[in-house]
Amino acid sequence: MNKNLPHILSILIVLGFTLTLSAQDDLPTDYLSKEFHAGRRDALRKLMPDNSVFVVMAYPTRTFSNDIDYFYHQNPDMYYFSGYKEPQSLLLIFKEEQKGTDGSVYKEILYVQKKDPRAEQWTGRRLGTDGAKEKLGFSYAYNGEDFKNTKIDFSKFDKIIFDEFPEDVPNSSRDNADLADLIEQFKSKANIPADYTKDKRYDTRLFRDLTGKLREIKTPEEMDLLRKAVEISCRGQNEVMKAVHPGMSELEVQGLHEYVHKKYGAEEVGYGSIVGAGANGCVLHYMENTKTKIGTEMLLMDVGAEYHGYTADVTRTVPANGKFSPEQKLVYNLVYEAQEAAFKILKDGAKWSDASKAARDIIAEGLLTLGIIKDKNEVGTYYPHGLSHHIGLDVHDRGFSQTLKKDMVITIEPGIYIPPNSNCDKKWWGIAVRIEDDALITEKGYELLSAFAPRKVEDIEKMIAEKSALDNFTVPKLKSAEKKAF
Ligand SMILES: [Mn+2]
Repeated sequence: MNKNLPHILSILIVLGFTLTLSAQDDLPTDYLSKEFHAGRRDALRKLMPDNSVFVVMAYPTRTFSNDIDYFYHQNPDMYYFSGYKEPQSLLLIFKEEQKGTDGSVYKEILYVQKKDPRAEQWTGRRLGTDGAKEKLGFSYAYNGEDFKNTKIDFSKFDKIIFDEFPEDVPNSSRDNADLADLIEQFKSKANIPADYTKDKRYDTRLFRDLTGKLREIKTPEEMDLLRKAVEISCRGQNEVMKAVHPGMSELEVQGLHEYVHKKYGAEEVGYGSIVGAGANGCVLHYMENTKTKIGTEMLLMDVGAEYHGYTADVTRTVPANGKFSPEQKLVYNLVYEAQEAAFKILKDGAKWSDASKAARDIIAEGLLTLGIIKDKNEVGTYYPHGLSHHIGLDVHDRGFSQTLKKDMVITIEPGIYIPPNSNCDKKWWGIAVRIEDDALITEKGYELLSAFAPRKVEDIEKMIAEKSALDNFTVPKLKSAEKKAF
Protein backbone atom coordinates (compact mmCIF):
# COMPACT_ATOMS: atom_id res chain seq x y z
CA MET A 1 0.00 0.00 0.00
CA ASN A 2 1.32 3.34 -0.96
CA LYS A 3 0.38 6.16 1.39
CA ASN A 4 1.61 8.86 -1.02
CA LEU A 5 -0.90 7.98 -3.67
CA PRO A 6 -3.71 10.24 -2.40
CA HIS A 7 -1.44 13.25 -2.86
CA ILE A 8 -0.49 12.27 -6.39
CA LEU A 9 -4.14 11.70 -7.04
CA SER A 10 -5.18 15.14 -5.82
CA ILE A 11 -2.53 16.70 -8.01
CA LEU A 12 -3.88 14.81 -10.99
CA ILE A 13 -7.39 15.95 -10.20
CA VAL A 14 -6.25 19.55 -9.77
CA LEU A 15 -4.51 19.29 -13.13
CA GLY A 16 -7.82 18.42 -14.63
CA PHE A 17 -7.42 14.68 -15.10
CA THR A 18 -10.57 12.74 -14.55
CA LEU A 19 -10.34 9.20 -13.35
CA THR A 20 -13.12 6.94 -14.39
CA LEU A 21 -13.13 3.24 -13.81
CA SER A 22 -14.55 1.46 -16.80
CA ALA A 23 -17.11 -1.28 -16.40
CA GLN A 24 -15.70 -4.72 -15.73
CA ASP A 25 -15.70 -7.47 -18.33
CA ASP A 26 -15.88 -11.21 -17.76
CA LEU A 27 -18.12 -11.13 -14.71
CA PRO A 28 -20.18 -14.13 -13.57
CA THR A 29 -23.51 -14.27 -15.38
CA ASP A 30 -25.55 -16.06 -12.72
CA TYR A 31 -26.16 -13.38 -10.12
CA LEU A 32 -29.67 -13.04 -8.75
CA SER A 33 -31.72 -10.89 -11.13
CA LYS A 34 -33.24 -7.53 -10.28
CA GLU A 35 -36.62 -9.21 -10.83
CA PHE A 36 -35.79 -11.63 -8.00
CA HIS A 37 -35.10 -8.82 -5.53
CA ALA A 38 -38.19 -6.88 -6.67
CA GLY A 39 -40.23 -10.05 -6.21
CA ARG A 40 -38.96 -10.39 -2.64
CA ARG A 41 -39.99 -6.80 -1.90
CA ASP A 42 -43.47 -7.52 -3.28
CA ALA A 43 -43.70 -10.69 -1.18
CA LEU A 44 -42.70 -8.69 1.90
CA ARG A 45 -45.27 -5.99 1.12
CA LYS A 46 -48.01 -8.64 1.15
CA LEU A 47 -47.01 -9.62 4.70
CA MET A 48 -46.62 -6.08 6.03
CA PRO A 49 -49.48 -4.60 8.08
CA ASP A 50 -51.50 -1.71 6.63
CA ASN A 51 -49.95 1.73 6.70
CA SER A 52 -46.44 0.54 7.60
CA VAL A 53 -42.89 1.18 6.47
CA PHE A 54 -40.06 -1.36 6.52
CA VAL A 55 -36.50 -0.10 6.99
CA VAL A 56 -33.35 -2.10 6.20
CA MET A 57 -29.90 -0.87 7.16
CA ALA A 58 -26.62 -2.05 5.64
CA TYR A 59 -24.10 -3.72 7.95
CA PRO A 60 -21.42 -1.40 9.32
CA THR A 61 -17.86 -1.67 8.02
CA ARG A 62 -15.30 -3.13 10.43
CA THR A 63 -11.64 -2.33 10.95
CA PHE A 64 -9.16 -5.12 10.26
CA SER A 65 -5.98 -3.16 10.81
CA ASN A 66 -5.26 0.55 11.00
CA ASP A 67 -6.80 2.02 7.82
CA ILE A 68 -7.70 -1.39 6.35
CA ASP A 69 -11.25 -2.73 6.71
CA TYR A 70 -12.33 -6.34 6.79
CA PHE A 71 -13.69 -7.55 3.47
CA TYR A 72 -17.19 -6.05 3.48
CA HIS A 73 -20.10 -8.43 3.85
CA GLN A 74 -23.52 -6.94 3.20
CA ASN A 75 -26.38 -7.44 5.64
CA PRO A 76 -28.20 -10.46 4.11
CA ASP A 77 -31.56 -8.70 4.52
CA MET A 78 -30.32 -5.75 2.46
CA TYR A 79 -28.96 -8.09 -0.21
CA TYR A 80 -32.16 -10.16 -0.25
CA PHE A 81 -34.46 -7.19 -0.75
CA SER A 82 -32.25 -5.07 -3.02
CA GLY A 83 -29.19 -6.87 -4.40
CA TYR A 84 -27.11 -3.91 -3.22
CA LYS A 85 -23.75 -5.07 -1.90
CA GLU A 86 -22.15 -1.83 -0.75
CA PRO A 87 -22.01 -0.36 2.78
CA GLN A 88 -23.46 3.02 3.98
CA SER A 89 -26.91 2.33 2.56
CA LEU A 90 -30.55 2.30 3.62
CA LEU A 91 -33.66 0.78 2.06
CA LEU A 92 -37.26 1.87 2.67
CA ILE A 93 -40.16 -0.33 1.61
CA PHE A 94 -43.72 1.01 1.96
CA LYS A 95 -46.84 -1.08 2.26
CA GLU A 96 -48.87 1.35 0.16
CA GLU A 97 -47.81 3.63 -2.67
CA GLN A 98 -46.62 6.99 -1.41
CA LYS A 99 -47.08 10.35 -3.08
CA GLY A 100 -44.18 12.79 -2.97
CA THR A 101 -44.68 16.54 -2.64
CA ASP A 102 -43.40 16.82 -6.23
CA GLY A 103 -46.14 14.50 -7.47
CA SER A 104 -43.91 11.40 -7.66
CA VAL A 105 -45.43 8.04 -6.73
CA TYR A 106 -43.16 5.47 -5.11
CA LYS A 107 -43.30 2.33 -2.98
CA GLU A 108 -39.61 1.85 -2.20
CA ILE A 109 -36.48 3.97 -2.02
CA LEU A 110 -32.84 2.91 -1.90
CA TYR A 111 -30.20 5.27 -0.50
CA VAL A 112 -26.75 4.35 -1.79
CA GLN A 113 -23.11 5.39 -1.57
CA LYS A 114 -22.42 8.39 -3.77
CA LYS A 115 -20.23 7.89 -6.84
CA ASP A 116 -16.78 9.22 -6.01
CA PRO A 117 -13.94 8.54 -8.49
CA ARG A 118 -11.31 9.33 -5.90
CA ALA A 119 -12.71 6.93 -3.30
CA GLU A 120 -13.41 4.32 -5.96
CA GLN A 121 -9.76 4.37 -7.01
CA TRP A 122 -8.98 3.15 -3.49
CA THR A 123 -11.83 1.00 -2.30
CA GLY A 124 -13.57 -0.18 -5.43
CA ARG A 125 -16.27 0.62 -7.91
CA ARG A 126 -19.58 2.00 -6.69
CA LEU A 127 -22.94 1.43 -8.29
CA GLY A 128 -24.24 4.91 -7.53
CA THR A 129 -27.82 6.01 -8.09
CA ASP A 130 -27.73 5.34 -11.86
CA GLY A 131 -26.42 1.82 -11.26
CA ALA A 132 -29.06 1.20 -8.59
CA LYS A 133 -31.74 2.20 -11.10
CA GLU A 134 -30.32 0.39 -14.09
CA LYS A 135 -28.80 -2.75 -12.52
CA LEU A 136 -31.06 -3.21 -9.50
CA GLY A 137 -34.27 -1.88 -11.02
CA PHE A 138 -35.07 0.82 -8.44
CA SER A 139 -37.20 3.67 -9.80
CA TYR A 140 -36.16 5.80 -6.84
CA ALA A 141 -32.52 5.68 -5.76
CA TYR A 142 -30.73 8.57 -4.07
CA ASN A 143 -27.36 9.27 -2.54
CA GLY A 144 -27.21 8.76 1.21
CA GLU A 145 -26.71 12.49 1.73
CA ASP A 146 -30.19 13.13 0.26
CA PHE A 147 -31.86 11.22 3.09
CA LYS A 148 -31.32 14.20 5.38
CA ASN A 149 -33.64 16.34 3.24
CA THR A 150 -36.28 13.74 2.46
CA LYS A 151 -39.86 14.91 2.86
CA ILE A 152 -41.11 11.51 3.96
CA ASP A 153 -43.41 11.99 6.92
CA PHE A 154 -42.76 9.00 9.20
CA SER A 155 -45.32 10.23 11.74
CA LYS A 156 -48.20 9.07 9.56
CA PHE A 157 -47.28 5.38 9.68
CA ASP A 158 -49.00 3.06 12.15
CA LYS A 159 -45.96 0.78 12.20
CA ILE A 160 -42.28 1.42 11.62
CA ILE A 161 -40.61 -1.94 11.15
CA PHE A 162 -36.83 -2.14 11.48
CA ASP A 163 -34.13 -4.44 12.84
CA GLU A 164 -32.30 -3.72 16.07
CA PHE A 165 -29.70 -1.04 15.49
CA PRO A 166 -26.18 -2.38 14.93
CA GLU A 167 -23.64 -1.55 17.64
CA ASP A 168 -20.36 0.29 17.24
CA VAL A 169 -21.18 1.84 13.89
CA PRO A 170 -18.13 3.83 12.73
CA ASN A 171 -18.93 7.50 12.13
CA SER A 172 -16.42 9.12 9.82
CA SER A 173 -15.98 12.87 10.18
CA ARG A 174 -15.17 13.02 6.46
CA ASP A 175 -18.46 11.41 5.41
CA ASN A 176 -21.73 13.11 6.33
CA ALA A 177 -23.83 10.29 4.88
CA ASP A 178 -22.31 7.14 6.29
CA LEU A 179 -24.35 4.48 8.07
CA ALA A 180 -24.02 6.22 11.45
CA ASP A 181 -25.49 9.41 9.92
CA LEU A 182 -28.26 7.51 8.14
CA ILE A 183 -29.24 5.80 11.39
CA GLU A 184 -29.18 9.06 13.35
CA GLN A 185 -31.33 10.77 10.71
CA PHE A 186 -33.75 7.85 10.64
CA LYS A 187 -34.07 7.92 14.43
CA SER A 188 -34.76 11.62 14.39
CA LYS A 189 -37.15 11.63 11.40
CA ALA A 190 -39.15 8.69 12.74
CA ASN A 191 -38.99 10.11 16.25
CA ILE A 192 -37.73 6.81 17.67
CA PRO A 193 -37.56 6.97 21.46
CA ALA A 194 -34.58 5.51 23.32
CA ASP A 195 -36.78 2.78 24.81
CA TYR A 196 -38.56 2.02 21.53
CA THR A 197 -38.92 -1.67 22.42
CA LYS A 198 -41.72 -0.66 24.81
CA ASP A 199 -43.76 0.98 22.04
CA LYS A 200 -45.56 -1.40 19.65
CA ARG A 201 -45.41 1.17 16.87
CA TYR A 202 -41.68 0.48 16.54
CA ASP A 203 -41.43 -3.17 15.73
CA THR A 204 -38.13 -5.00 15.60
CA ARG A 205 -39.74 -8.35 16.38
CA LEU A 206 -41.98 -8.07 13.33
CA PHE A 207 -38.86 -7.37 11.25
CA ARG A 208 -37.44 -10.72 12.33
CA ASP A 209 -40.76 -12.52 11.88
CA LEU A 210 -41.38 -11.28 8.36
CA THR A 211 -37.83 -11.80 7.12
CA GLY A 212 -37.82 -15.25 8.75
CA LYS A 213 -41.06 -16.25 7.03
CA LEU A 214 -39.69 -15.26 3.64
CA ARG A 215 -36.08 -16.35 3.96
CA GLU A 216 -36.76 -19.81 5.43
CA ILE A 217 -38.48 -20.85 2.18
CA LYS A 218 -36.07 -20.88 -0.74
CA THR A 219 -37.18 -19.76 -4.19
CA PRO A 220 -35.96 -21.58 -7.34
CA GLU A 221 -33.50 -18.74 -8.05
CA GLU A 222 -32.02 -19.09 -4.58
CA MET A 223 -31.86 -22.87 -4.92
CA ASP A 224 -29.71 -22.54 -8.05
CA LEU A 225 -27.09 -20.68 -6.01
CA LEU A 226 -27.43 -22.73 -2.83
CA ARG A 227 -27.12 -26.01 -4.72
CA LYS A 228 -23.97 -24.69 -6.32
CA ALA A 229 -22.53 -23.57 -2.96
CA VAL A 230 -23.19 -27.01 -1.48
CA GLU A 231 -21.76 -28.93 -4.44
CA ILE A 232 -18.66 -26.72 -4.47
CA SER A 233 -18.13 -27.39 -0.75
CA CYS A 234 -18.44 -31.13 -1.37
CA ARG A 235 -15.96 -30.96 -4.26
CA GLY A 236 -13.60 -29.18 -1.88
CA GLN A 237 -14.00 -31.98 0.69
CA ASN A 238 -13.30 -34.58 -2.00
CA GLU A 239 -10.16 -32.91 -3.34
CA VAL A 240 -8.87 -32.59 0.23
CA MET A 241 -9.61 -36.26 0.93
CA LYS A 242 -7.59 -37.27 -2.14
CA ALA A 243 -4.67 -35.04 -1.18
CA VAL A 244 -4.59 -35.35 2.61
CA HIS A 245 -1.70 -37.06 4.43
CA PRO A 246 -0.49 -37.01 8.04
CA GLY A 247 2.33 -34.55 7.24
CA MET A 248 -0.04 -31.82 6.17
CA SER A 249 -0.93 -28.90 8.40
CA GLU A 250 -4.41 -27.71 9.31
CA LEU A 251 -3.74 -24.43 7.51
CA GLU A 252 -2.73 -26.25 4.35
CA VAL A 253 -5.96 -28.25 4.41
CA GLN A 254 -7.95 -25.03 4.92
CA GLY A 255 -6.14 -23.47 1.96
CA LEU A 256 -6.98 -26.45 -0.24
CA HIS A 257 -10.69 -26.26 0.54
CA GLU A 258 -10.78 -22.55 -0.11
CA TYR A 259 -8.71 -22.84 -3.29
CA VAL A 260 -11.20 -25.35 -4.70
CA HIS A 261 -14.09 -23.07 -3.72
CA LYS A 262 -12.52 -20.14 -5.53
CA LYS A 263 -11.65 -22.27 -8.55
CA TYR A 264 -15.40 -22.86 -8.88
CA GLY A 265 -16.13 -19.15 -8.45
CA ALA A 266 -17.26 -19.04 -4.80
CA GLU A 267 -16.13 -15.65 -3.55
CA GLU A 268 -16.02 -16.34 0.17
CA VAL A 269 -16.51 -18.89 2.90
CA GLY A 270 -19.81 -18.54 4.76
CA TYR A 271 -17.99 -18.75 8.13
CA GLY A 272 -14.44 -19.21 9.35
CA SER A 273 -13.23 -22.59 8.08
CA ILE A 274 -12.95 -25.16 10.85
CA VAL A 275 -10.11 -27.64 10.30
CA GLY A 276 -9.29 -29.53 13.48
CA ALA A 277 -7.04 -32.57 13.83
CA GLY A 278 -7.63 -34.94 16.75
CA ALA A 279 -8.67 -33.17 19.94
CA ASN A 280 -8.85 -29.82 18.09
CA GLY A 281 -12.02 -31.22 16.56
CA CYS A 282 -13.58 -31.10 20.04
CA VAL A 283 -13.55 -27.28 19.87
CA LEU A 284 -16.84 -26.76 18.08
CA HIS A 285 -15.93 -23.52 16.33
CA TYR A 286 -12.16 -24.12 16.16
CA MET A 287 -10.75 -21.64 13.67
CA GLU A 288 -7.11 -21.27 14.64
CA ASN A 289 -6.12 -24.16 12.37
CA THR A 290 -2.53 -23.88 13.60
CA LYS A 291 -1.50 -27.53 14.12
CA THR A 292 1.48 -28.05 11.85
CA LYS A 293 1.04 -31.81 11.42
CA ILE A 294 -2.33 -33.56 11.31
CA GLY A 295 -0.78 -36.93 12.18
CA THR A 296 -2.81 -40.13 12.25
CA GLU A 297 -5.74 -38.69 14.16
CA MET A 298 -9.11 -37.87 12.71
CA LEU A 299 -9.42 -34.63 10.83
CA LEU A 300 -12.68 -32.71 11.29
CA MET A 301 -13.36 -30.26 8.44
CA ASP A 302 -16.40 -27.99 8.68
CA VAL A 303 -16.07 -25.75 5.65
CA GLY A 304 -18.73 -23.99 3.59
CA ALA A 305 -18.37 -22.11 0.33
CA GLU A 306 -20.35 -18.90 -0.12
CA TYR A 307 -21.49 -18.53 -3.71
CA HIS A 308 -23.04 -15.17 -4.67
CA GLY A 309 -24.13 -14.71 -1.07
CA TYR A 310 -25.50 -18.19 -0.37
CA THR A 311 -23.52 -20.44 1.93
CA ALA A 312 -23.25 -24.18 2.35
CA ASP A 313 -22.34 -25.87 5.63
CA VAL A 314 -20.69 -29.25 5.14
CA THR A 315 -18.57 -31.26 7.58
CA ARG A 316 -16.57 -34.38 6.90
CA THR A 317 -14.37 -36.19 9.42
CA VAL A 318 -11.67 -38.38 7.93
CA PRO A 319 -8.57 -40.30 9.04
CA ALA A 320 -5.58 -38.46 7.55
CA ASN A 321 -3.64 -41.72 7.17
CA GLY A 322 -6.44 -43.22 5.09
CA LYS A 323 -7.78 -45.88 7.49
CA PHE A 324 -10.19 -45.53 10.42
CA SER A 325 -8.89 -47.20 13.60
CA PRO A 326 -11.43 -49.55 15.30
CA GLU A 327 -12.32 -46.91 17.92
CA GLN A 328 -12.58 -44.13 15.35
CA LYS A 329 -14.84 -46.32 13.21
CA LEU A 330 -17.16 -47.15 16.15
CA VAL A 331 -17.63 -43.50 17.04
CA TYR A 332 -17.93 -42.47 13.38
CA ASN A 333 -20.60 -45.05 12.61
CA LEU A 334 -22.60 -44.01 15.63
CA VAL A 335 -22.72 -40.42 14.32
CA TYR A 336 -23.56 -41.80 10.88
CA GLU A 337 -26.49 -43.82 12.29
CA ALA A 338 -27.75 -40.77 14.16
CA GLN A 339 -27.68 -38.78 10.95
CA GLU A 340 -29.54 -41.53 9.06
CA ALA A 341 -32.21 -41.65 11.78
CA ALA A 342 -32.72 -37.90 11.48
CA PHE A 343 -32.91 -38.04 7.66
CA LYS A 344 -35.81 -40.51 7.93
CA ILE A 345 -37.93 -37.94 9.75
CA LEU A 346 -37.45 -35.15 7.19
CA LYS A 347 -40.41 -34.14 5.07
CA ASP A 348 -42.92 -31.35 4.64
CA GLY A 349 -45.02 -31.10 7.80
CA ALA A 350 -42.66 -33.07 10.08
CA LYS A 351 -41.78 -31.73 13.50
CA TRP A 352 -38.23 -30.46 13.49
CA SER A 353 -37.68 -31.55 17.08
CA ASP A 354 -38.52 -35.16 16.14
CA ALA A 355 -35.42 -35.26 13.93
CA SER A 356 -33.30 -33.87 16.79
CA LYS A 357 -34.71 -36.42 19.20
CA ALA A 358 -34.14 -39.35 16.82
CA ALA A 359 -30.46 -38.44 16.43
CA ARG A 360 -29.93 -37.76 20.13
CA ASP A 361 -31.54 -41.08 21.14
CA ILE A 362 -29.21 -43.05 18.83
CA ILE A 363 -26.13 -41.29 20.17
CA ALA A 364 -27.20 -41.74 23.81
CA GLU A 365 -27.91 -45.44 23.27
CA GLY A 366 -24.64 -45.96 21.37
CA LEU A 367 -22.43 -44.14 23.87
CA LEU A 368 -24.00 -46.24 26.62
CA THR A 369 -23.33 -49.47 24.70
CA LEU A 370 -19.70 -48.46 24.08
CA GLY A 371 -19.33 -47.72 27.81
CA ILE A 372 -18.41 -44.09 27.16
CA ILE A 373 -21.32 -42.90 29.34
CA LYS A 374 -22.99 -44.65 32.29
CA ASP A 375 -26.38 -43.04 31.89
CA LYS A 376 -28.20 -41.78 28.81
CA ASN A 377 -28.67 -38.41 30.50
CA GLU A 378 -24.92 -37.84 30.12
CA VAL A 379 -25.24 -37.67 26.33
CA GLY A 380 -24.84 -33.87 26.38
CA THR A 381 -21.28 -34.26 27.67
CA TYR A 382 -20.18 -35.63 24.32
CA TYR A 383 -22.92 -34.24 22.05
CA PRO A 384 -23.27 -30.67 23.32
CA HIS A 385 -24.96 -28.95 20.35
CA GLY A 386 -28.19 -29.05 18.38
CA LEU A 387 -28.81 -31.13 15.28
CA SER A 388 -29.83 -28.63 12.73
CA HIS A 389 -30.28 -25.10 11.40
CA HIS A 390 -31.36 -23.33 8.23
CA ILE A 391 -28.76 -22.29 5.68
CA GLY A 392 -29.03 -19.57 3.05
CA LEU A 393 -27.69 -16.04 3.03
CA ASP A 394 -26.55 -16.65 6.61
CA VAL A 395 -24.92 -19.92 7.58
CA HIS A 396 -27.30 -19.90 10.53
CA ASP A 397 -30.13 -18.61 8.41
CA ARG A 398 -33.29 -16.85 9.57
CA GLY A 399 -36.43 -18.91 10.23
CA PHE A 400 -38.60 -19.67 13.25
CA SER A 401 -41.01 -22.38 12.17
CA GLN A 402 -40.90 -25.50 14.32
CA THR A 403 -42.48 -27.48 11.50
CA LEU A 404 -40.43 -28.42 8.47
CA LYS A 405 -41.79 -27.07 5.22
CA LYS A 406 -41.19 -27.82 1.56
CA ASP A 407 -38.30 -25.73 0.14
CA MET A 408 -36.55 -25.18 3.46
CA VAL A 409 -32.85 -26.04 3.39
CA ILE A 410 -31.43 -27.28 6.68
CA THR A 411 -28.30 -28.96 7.98
CA ILE A 412 -28.28 -32.31 9.74
CA GLU A 413 -25.14 -32.39 11.85
CA PRO A 414 -24.86 -34.79 14.77
CA GLY A 415 -21.47 -35.11 16.42
CA ILE A 416 -19.52 -36.82 19.20
CA TYR A 417 -16.55 -35.09 20.83
CA ILE A 418 -14.37 -36.85 23.40
CA PRO A 419 -11.66 -34.49 24.69
CA PRO A 420 -8.52 -35.90 26.37
CA ASN A 421 -8.99 -36.63 30.11
CA SER A 422 -12.68 -37.35 29.65
CA ASN A 423 -14.32 -39.65 32.17
CA CYS A 424 -14.08 -42.76 29.96
CA ASP A 425 -11.53 -45.28 28.73
CA LYS A 426 -8.58 -43.34 27.31
CA LYS A 427 -8.73 -45.26 24.04
CA TRP A 428 -11.57 -42.87 23.13
CA TRP A 429 -9.73 -39.70 24.07
CA GLY A 430 -9.16 -37.16 21.31
CA ILE A 431 -11.79 -38.60 18.98
CA ALA A 432 -14.05 -35.92 17.55
CA VAL A 433 -16.54 -36.67 14.78
CA ARG A 434 -19.13 -34.48 13.13
CA ILE A 435 -20.92 -35.33 9.90
CA GLU A 436 -22.88 -32.44 8.48
CA ASP A 437 -25.05 -32.49 5.41
CA ASP A 438 -27.43 -30.05 3.76
CA ALA A 439 -30.94 -31.21 2.95
CA LEU A 440 -33.74 -29.66 0.91
CA ILE A 441 -37.13 -30.50 2.41
CA THR A 442 -39.56 -31.86 -0.17
CA GLU A 443 -43.21 -32.84 -0.03
CA LYS A 444 -42.50 -36.53 0.56
CA GLY A 445 -39.05 -36.38 2.16
CA TYR A 446 -35.80 -34.61 1.40
CA GLU A 447 -33.07 -34.23 -1.17
CA LEU A 448 -29.52 -34.58 0.09
CA LEU A 449 -27.80 -31.64 -1.61
CA SER A 450 -24.41 -32.64 -0.20
CA ALA A 451 -24.47 -36.21 -1.53
CA PHE A 452 -21.42 -35.33 -3.69
CA ALA A 453 -19.03 -35.97 -0.78
CA PRO A 454 -18.82 -39.51 0.66
CA ARG A 455 -20.19 -40.17 4.15
CA LYS A 456 -19.74 -43.92 4.62
CA VAL A 457 -16.51 -45.24 6.19
CA GLU A 458 -15.62 -47.41 3.17
CA ASP A 459 -16.41 -44.63 0.67
CA ILE A 460 -14.25 -42.16 2.57
CA GLU A 461 -11.35 -44.63 2.71
CA LYS A 462 -11.74 -45.18 -1.03
CA MET A 463 -11.71 -41.45 -1.70
CA ILE A 464 -8.59 -40.92 0.44
CA ALA A 465 -6.81 -43.69 -1.53
CA GLU A 466 -7.45 -41.84 -4.79
CA LYS A 467 -4.58 -39.98 -6.41
CA SER A 468 -4.49 -36.21 -6.27
CA ALA A 469 -2.92 -33.73 -8.66
CA LEU A 470 -1.47 -32.21 -5.52
CA ASP A 471 0.56 -35.34 -4.67
CA ASN A 472 3.32 -33.90 -6.85
CA PHE A 473 2.85 -30.28 -5.89
CA THR A 474 5.79 -29.02 -3.88
CA VAL A 475 7.10 -25.59 -3.06
CA PRO A 476 10.74 -24.73 -2.30
CA LYS A 477 11.92 -24.71 1.30
CA LEU A 478 11.88 -21.16 2.65
CA LYS A 479 15.32 -19.55 2.75
CA SER A 480 14.16 -17.48 5.68
CA ALA A 481 13.32 -20.62 7.63
CA GLU A 482 16.94 -21.90 7.58
CA LYS A 483 18.38 -22.01 11.09
CA LYS A 484 21.10 -19.42 11.56
CA ALA A 485 23.99 -19.89 13.98
CA PHE A 486 24.77 -16.83 16.09
MN1 LIG B 1 -23.73 -26.07 10.88
